[in-house]
Amino acid sequence: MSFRSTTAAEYVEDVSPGSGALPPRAWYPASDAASLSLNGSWRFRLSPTADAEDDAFAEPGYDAGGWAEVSVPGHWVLQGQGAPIYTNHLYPFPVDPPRVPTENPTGDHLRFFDLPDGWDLTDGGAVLRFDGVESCARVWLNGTDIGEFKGSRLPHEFAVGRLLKPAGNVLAVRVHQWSAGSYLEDQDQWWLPGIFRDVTLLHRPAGSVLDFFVHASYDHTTGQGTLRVDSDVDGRVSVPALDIDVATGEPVTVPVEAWTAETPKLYDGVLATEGERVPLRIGFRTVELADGLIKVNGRAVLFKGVNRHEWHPEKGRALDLETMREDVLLMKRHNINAVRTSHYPPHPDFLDLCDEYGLWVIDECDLETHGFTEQAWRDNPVDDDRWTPALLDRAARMVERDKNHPSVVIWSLGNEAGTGRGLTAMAEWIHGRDSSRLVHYEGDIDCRDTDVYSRMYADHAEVERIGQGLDGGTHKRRQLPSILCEYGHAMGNGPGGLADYQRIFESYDRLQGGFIWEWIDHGIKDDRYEYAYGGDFGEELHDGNFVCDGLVFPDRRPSPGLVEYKKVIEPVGIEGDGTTLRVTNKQDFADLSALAFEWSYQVDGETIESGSLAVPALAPGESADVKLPEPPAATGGGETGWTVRARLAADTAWGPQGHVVAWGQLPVSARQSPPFAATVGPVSGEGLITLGPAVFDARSGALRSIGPVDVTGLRLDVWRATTDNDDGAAWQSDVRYAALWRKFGLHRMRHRLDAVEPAGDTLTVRTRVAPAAWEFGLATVYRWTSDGDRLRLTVSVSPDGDWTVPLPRLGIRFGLSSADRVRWFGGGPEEAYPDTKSASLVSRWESTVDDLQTPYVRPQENGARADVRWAEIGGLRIEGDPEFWFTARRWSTEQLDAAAHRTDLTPGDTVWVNLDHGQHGIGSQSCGPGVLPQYQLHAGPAEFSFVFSDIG
Ligand code: IPT
Repeated sequence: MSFRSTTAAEYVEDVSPGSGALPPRAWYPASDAASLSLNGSWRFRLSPTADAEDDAFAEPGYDAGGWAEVSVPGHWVLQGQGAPIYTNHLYPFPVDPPRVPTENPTGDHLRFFDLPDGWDLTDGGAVLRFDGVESCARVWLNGTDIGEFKGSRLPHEFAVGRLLKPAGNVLAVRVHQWSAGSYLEDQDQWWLPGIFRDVTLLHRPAGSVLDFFVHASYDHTTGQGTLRVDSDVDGRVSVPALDIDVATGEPVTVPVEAWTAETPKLYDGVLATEGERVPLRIGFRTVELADGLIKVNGRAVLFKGVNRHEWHPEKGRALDLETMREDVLLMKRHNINAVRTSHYPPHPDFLDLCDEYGLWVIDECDLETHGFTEQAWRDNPVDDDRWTPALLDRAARMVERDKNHPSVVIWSLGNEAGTGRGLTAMAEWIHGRDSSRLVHYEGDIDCRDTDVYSRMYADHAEVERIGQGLDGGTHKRRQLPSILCEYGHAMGNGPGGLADYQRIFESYDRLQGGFIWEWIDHGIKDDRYEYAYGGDFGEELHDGNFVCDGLVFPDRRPSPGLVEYKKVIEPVGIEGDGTTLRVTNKQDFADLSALAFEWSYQVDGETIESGSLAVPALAPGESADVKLPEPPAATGGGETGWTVRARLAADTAWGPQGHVVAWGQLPVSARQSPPFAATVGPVSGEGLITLGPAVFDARSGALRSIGPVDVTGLRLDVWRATTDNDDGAAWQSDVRYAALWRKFGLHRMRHRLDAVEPAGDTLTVRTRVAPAAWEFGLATVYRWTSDGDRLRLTVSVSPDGDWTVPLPRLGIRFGLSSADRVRWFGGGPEEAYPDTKSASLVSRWESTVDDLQTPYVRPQENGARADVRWAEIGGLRIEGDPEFWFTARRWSTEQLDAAAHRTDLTPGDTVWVNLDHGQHGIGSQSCGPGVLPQYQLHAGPAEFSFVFSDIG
């Protein structure tokens, strides 16, 4: 070990990975050797530059009495010291590698500790381990400089045995926000300096374990597993359940149950050296590239994945075990089977959870240089030999730390770092060190260094071409399988089009699935805004709410996007018509024996009978036709159909018995239009027209009331508060509709009254709806009739002029003065839009108006319920002909559109109701492709009706 005494802060801008640290090695959570967690409250002093303070604070006896305190693990900027910064890919400092700004927030940390009783200072040594510090740290123990390091989300260990005392030890750590390492850590996330992962002192008794590599393969042709544990320190390996007791380095082959993400069988073992016993959790599995496919244990896998950043709304990237477990459980319960650890190795405990519960992992190195794209990748560190040692250090720290996890099946070199020799060097080193896994890097378009052709945000058509092998590319690439390492940008409302991707993935072997961008919104809990995003801390450069693009909200509540994804990636297909039911096991390894199937039969959305359904324990990939029972005798001529559900037959590690894994609906008899016959006609009175239960303004033709229910502002509506996906990303070359919608004034349509015609049994109101400045418009006619009790409205819309954009929505809106509960028969329970409606289950539903809202961090269009036959709200019952999209909220669309945070929305006295004949799809254009043609709402002649009745 080398001790250094650098006085100036030169190391901060040095491209080297650091000095003084021990070689990387396998990480394990526990052993029988003593250890001492140094997590907790530390003394803390923030200074504005890297060398504003000298290193006197590291000397024993220094008086830090006046210092603040911070929690370790933690980020000081989330503990009232300084502020976080969010940029997507722009470096928040001048790009002049490896130089960093003089203004370099630097946190001095102090921790005093005694060794626990029984810690034997005469036996062996000790190691001080940092699991994650952003971005550069220099460390002193008891006044001795022991080294410095970079590589924020990677472990660093220092040999400190001879510096330790039984009591009164002083650990001093100086952490710099910016360093040369920051150039390699330009991920799309908050810049959050601090000691954000555990700090641990590990006793290393004489003869204790150093590094070890568990090789546990599975031969699917024989059902045998082969175990060999290579260890730097000789010892023995035992696995009692397999009767294994062998020397390290010695292979042993026995019959085993294989590990897969669907069947995560782990065997408990022990690695025992002279000085230490380390518990092992061994999963036998073999990953290979065969027949142009990624195969595990001889079978191709289909990744149904997510990209996971580490995030907690109060603690940032300092996650505790329970939060990590919550992520894994939520993923498993939503049918997700794979995680890409975007864009750095996660806390090691997370990988233990992936081993235990079963998730395929792409473990990604802590490397991104995205900001260099602004200068056409000039001076990119990954193509500059001076930086290669730092890159290799990062690759080694990831691989050595994580190599014993069966869940890790692919190593990823990093993200968005362009191309260059440094990446090639990393790939070569990884292939040489671990031939049992594949190597991934999306930027390697020719697959020179990689084993899988990876794309991000490719549109459906391109993905299909890749599936068909018609995408061209180098000879090597054409032999390789393909994944989407990112797709389905889950920013705000959406992503749309997932079902369409899944159909394509399932149609071509070469396509082995994808990973949604991303798991969680990185909103920061904030008294001002509920959740803060980029710009809320006064950053000079920022990317706004682009940091809130997850399938779960910052508090981990599932968003509708996650519910949709769960449905789209169901492991069981349940399809058919009213007489036949076809069940398909879409898993890669497990049969269906863990599931119990049930049927229920609905009349007008109400279940009248249900029972269990015998389904054979189909092998992976198999389908069977299953006989449904005789339909129960129908009562009246209502709409009928089956709902079939597959539930967990018993409690599992991740879900309770009864948890619904998959479902399908099979209509039997279709809905009839609500019968209606006009029997009364409009009667003109003083300034008013009466029609059955309704009263209108005679001059404007505006509806005023239906029975006792006051109705305000009923008129055609085409506007929605644009979603992040409507707005689209600035760099998208495709048409971005939100900007055009605003240009063409769809948010400021004017309603010209042409005629109010009470005649015969109909009150006809003729209008033209059009924006200032433009010649196009929508001729809109409202035709009102009544059967004495009920009121029917038929809206006819005829566009005129040159309509070059789709409509955001097409329907009517109106205000009700009091409304709270809503009941409806239609799709639910969550919101849905044309291309996000797989999970919309047709049934009877109930909610409050408040609960209909989806709390997107940046407010935007949300909360529509699809395929609504009828809805009841505020004393009115509304029947649609045909079905409609139903939305209700305590603020107007304009208020929703203007809000930047949820705290900008204050409920008014009016509940605004939208009944839509059409909605434009959602798409994924906040980073990916827009709305597929079949989900676009084009202006065209349309007619739709609603029947209103007062239900008192
Ligand atoms: C892609 C990045 O890999 C990811 O980190 C994130 O920024 C995502 O986009 C958008 O949220 S890069 C994309 C701009 C091609």
